[in-house]
Formats: sequence, structure tokens, C-alpha cells
Amino acid sequence: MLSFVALALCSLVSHAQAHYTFPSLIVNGVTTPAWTNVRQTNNFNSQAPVLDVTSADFRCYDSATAGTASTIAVAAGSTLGIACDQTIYHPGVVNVYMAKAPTGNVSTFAGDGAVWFKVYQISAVTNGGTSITFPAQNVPSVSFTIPKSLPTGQYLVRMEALALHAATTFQGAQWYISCGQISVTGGGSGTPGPLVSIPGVYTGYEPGILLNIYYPIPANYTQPGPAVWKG
Ligand SMILES: *[C@@H]1O[C@H](CO)[C@@H](O)[C@H](O)[C@H]1NC(C)=O
Ligand SMILES: *[C@@H]1O[C@H](CO)[C@@H](O)[C@H](O)[C@H]1NC(C)=O
Ligand SMILES: [Cu+2]
Repeated sequence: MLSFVALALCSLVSHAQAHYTFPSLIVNGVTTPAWTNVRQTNNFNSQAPVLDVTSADFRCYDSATAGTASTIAVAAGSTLGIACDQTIYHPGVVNVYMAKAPTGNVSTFAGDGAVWFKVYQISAVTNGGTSITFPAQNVPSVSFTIPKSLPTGQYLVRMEALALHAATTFQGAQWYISCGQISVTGGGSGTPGPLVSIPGVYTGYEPGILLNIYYPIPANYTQPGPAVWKG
């Protein structure tokens, strides 16, 4: 059995290549150019993660870049993808949140307040303590259906890939984040929720954020954040 020290060392050694960003959306099967419909993040060069879930950068990670983007139309009921610049290298889970621009123009929407709902997640698979696997690991993108009943309007779409290889200590979990801008067309009259603030949704002490995924193998895994709104 590999020791925890060996695993930790391995994750340090491989770290330069291990980081990633989410610079593109996939709309109607077409991957958008990097940082066109996604606000450019502070780590566009370093690819370094956010560690503090209470920092302002936990929302869209663009305090240094003041990232702007153009807004792309996506039909309600269609598939939206979010693409990584490589693959999601680390073991971990994914949450995608959305927030509707109250003014109708998402370009000027900061995402303040309890305005975010979860639209998609990829959790860990456990079986009572003999194995834990991460379906989001090593994939180049994630995709999900924009609910048909989501109201028409402009939205931020926030990708959150939580890497858990070093999550044994507080703020050891790594967050890879970016915010895209979409205009949902042909939507319905649903009421998305529960609504949360970001930052604010996590403390960093949740059982799915502060844990050792290696030993003992977790018997179960609790996905952080609210339930997914399915429309
Ligand atoms: C939305 O706001 C941006 C930034 O201020 C502006 O450039 C753009 O023209 C606005 N779009 C609309 C449709 O008003
Ligand atoms: C597993 O479930 C127990 C009981 O609900 C809970 O206390 C614990 O935090 C969970 N573990 C993880 C890693 O989510
Ligand atoms: Cu990394």
C-alpha cells in the first residue's frame, strides 16, 4: 500500500503540470475560444487554484484581471459544456452554479448576494469504505442540460472544480473556478433554488471539503453545496 507521504510527495512533484483553468464554453457542440465567453481569471498563466472559500476571488477569480467576456446565446433545454485547458487532472468533484443578472445585462453583473443556484454536479462514488472514485477526474470538459423551465435572460455560469488530493488540512482543498456569460433563450417560468451567496456557501470545514480521500478510504462522500435545481 502506498503511504500517505508518498502520495503527498507525488502530488507536489507533479503540481506544475497539474493545475488547470476553464477558459471555454461548448455551445451547440462548438468550443468557444479561450477567454471569449468566460471572464479571464487571475490564474490564466499560473493555473493556480483558489484556497480560501471566503475570499472575493472564490466567486469568479478575476480580481487581478477584471475579466470581461462577451455573452453567448444558449437555448433552454440544450446542452452547455464547460471546457478545461487540459483535463481535470486531480481527483475531486465538480459543481456548476448559475446566477441571473437582475438588470438583464450580465456584463455588468458582479454576482453579489444570495443569487446563485446549483445547476449541475459530479460527485464522488463510494461503496462503504473499500473504494472511492472520481468520475470528474481526467475529463476534458463537463456538460449538462440548461433546464427548459429556466427563465429567459442573461446569466453567469460558474464552474467550480474542487481538487481533493491535499484536502486533509484546512485550505488544502484546491478550487479551480471560472465564470462564463450566457443569454438563455426560449426559457420557461421556473423558480431556481435554493439560492446561496458565493462566497458564503462554504466554510471550508464541510465533510466533502476537509477530508482525507486516501486513508482510511471514506465510506461515503457528502457533496458540498445546495441540491441541484433541475427545473
Ligand atoms: C452590457 O454592458 C456592457 C458593459 O457595460 C456594454 O458594453 C453592452 O453594450 C451592454 N449590452 C447591452 C445589450 O446593453
Ligand atoms: C459520511 O456520513 C456521515 C454520517 O452522515 C457523516 O458524518 C460524514 O461526514 C460523511 N463523510 C463524508 C466524507 O462526507
Ligand atoms: Cu494542481
